[in-house]
Amino acid sequence: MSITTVSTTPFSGQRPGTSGLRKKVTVFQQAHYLENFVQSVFDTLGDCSGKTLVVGGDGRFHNRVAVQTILRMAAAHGFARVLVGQGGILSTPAVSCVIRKHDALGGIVLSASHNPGGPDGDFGIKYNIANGGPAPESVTEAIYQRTESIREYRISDAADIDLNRIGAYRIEAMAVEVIDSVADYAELMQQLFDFDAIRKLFAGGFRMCFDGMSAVSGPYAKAIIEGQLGAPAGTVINAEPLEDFGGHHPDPNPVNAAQLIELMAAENAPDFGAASDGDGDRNMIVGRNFQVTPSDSLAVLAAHATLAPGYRAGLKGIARSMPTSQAADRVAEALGIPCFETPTGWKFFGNLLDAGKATLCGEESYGTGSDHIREKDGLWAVLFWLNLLAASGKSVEQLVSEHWARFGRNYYSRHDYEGVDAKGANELMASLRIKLATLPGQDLGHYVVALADDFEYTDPVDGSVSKQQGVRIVMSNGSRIVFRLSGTGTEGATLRVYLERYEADPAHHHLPTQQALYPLILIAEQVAGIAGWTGRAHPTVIT
Ligand code: VG1
Ligand code: CO
Repeated sequence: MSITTVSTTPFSGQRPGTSGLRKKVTVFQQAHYLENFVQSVFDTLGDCSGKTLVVGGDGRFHNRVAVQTILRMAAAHGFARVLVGQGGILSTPAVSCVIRKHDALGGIVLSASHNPGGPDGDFGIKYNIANGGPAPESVTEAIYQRTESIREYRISDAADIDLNRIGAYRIEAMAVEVIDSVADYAELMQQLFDFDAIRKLFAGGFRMCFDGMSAVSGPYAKAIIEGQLGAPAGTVINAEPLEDFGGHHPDPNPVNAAQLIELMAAENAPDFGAASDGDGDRNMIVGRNFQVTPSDSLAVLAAHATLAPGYRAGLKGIARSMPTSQAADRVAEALGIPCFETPTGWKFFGNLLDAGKATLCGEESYGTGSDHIREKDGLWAVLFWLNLLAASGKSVEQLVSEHWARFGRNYYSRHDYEGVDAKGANELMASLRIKLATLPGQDLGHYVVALADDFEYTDPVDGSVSKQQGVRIVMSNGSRIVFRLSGTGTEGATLRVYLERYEADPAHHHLPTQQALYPLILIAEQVAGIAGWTGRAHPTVIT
């Protein structure tokens, strides 16, 4: 074994987006592409002697190749120890959990999350810091700057290690431990939720379906829901992580998890349905013929949090991304705790969680989490719901309907225009920004504009400022339209239009969502000229 220095030249465009660097697999397969990025991460970290690194991914195509490369480079950079999940597998929340539990310096997550996988699909890489959370913008920006000037990287020529076998290995002077992918995470879940109560629920005949979407959550859900909580075998479907996710989009929303939605609408539907995404950090919650929007899920969990042992002491605060509905704000107000509004992306929650300002966090994009780790956590949300169902004896629909009756309903939907021409999408946003000053006070039919701006966030902990985080048009009655461009795609641009309408009167709580939002949908087109700029008359995905 020896360490060599390889000369290289920079690749343009290695700037991490909302959640890491995501590109086509074929881009990552180019010689030196992954190595340049990893060396830039290591250079940004500086001296790593004596330090521990965690490495794992969602098992998508190219995962194993990338893990072996990163191990050889970590050895060359002088890490003392690397913890890697068996088979190279660790869900995103599991990486966060393992970093925290083992006092690691940080971790590398290999995933493009909900993006499709396989040789023609997407791949991604993300660095997480010592708190277990995604690196903040100051760090990702420093990594990016480094990629622009990189001239060489260092790597060991050691042979591949056997990722399939749990045990201790050595590369150069560095110890490698292949660890059980599930154990640390499962132990943490047991501390947070009432496993006895959930066991009793299943023993009483309660039926559930968890759709692993052939992605990373399957082994976690099987071990915990079937193994530890006693749900019958077959409760977890599509449980085996596949390199191409079975050709599906591992994105847990009603459009992509159609199999689960169909099952939950059937005559003899289970009591509870759930799904998770490629890397296990998203969740979708479904009752019998009843879909829960992620924004409502956050609000319901917050309102009932003290039913779960890990949250019995109450919540310090709630944080949500700006486009997420304001349902959680009403719960925070009732509880007398603060509610924070952050830009899109989990990295913005880290400081609030570290500072003890927030306990629960959520995003409209099927992401929910808490201060137990520093990533959003799909299975955690599902277990939280199971705990609420067991402790309250109510159904999903009952819990949500009662929530609306108490707090009012925030009708909510996101319209995505995927893979549109980037130039048109950028021009749409630019033309919206020009209009912002003229919008307040305008009468748009059903609504009068109260505020129109480009969301800017000042982190209350470190004072860092993030600009241009989404154009929002807020009406005088609190209804909103938000426009932003996705930062996770790999082709063209994706325009996201977020629509929200508040309805206090329970007599109006059971309209079809798109109908309830129709006047706002028309205003969005009228104000932004979506069809003109994108050439699309309709969104590609509505959630
Ligand atoms: C999307 C979601 C955002 C989420 C991000 C990463 O980002 O909107 O809420 O944090 O994906 O989630 P964007 O920039 O495409 O809107 V994951 O599960 O892909 O790591
Ligand atoms: Co994800």
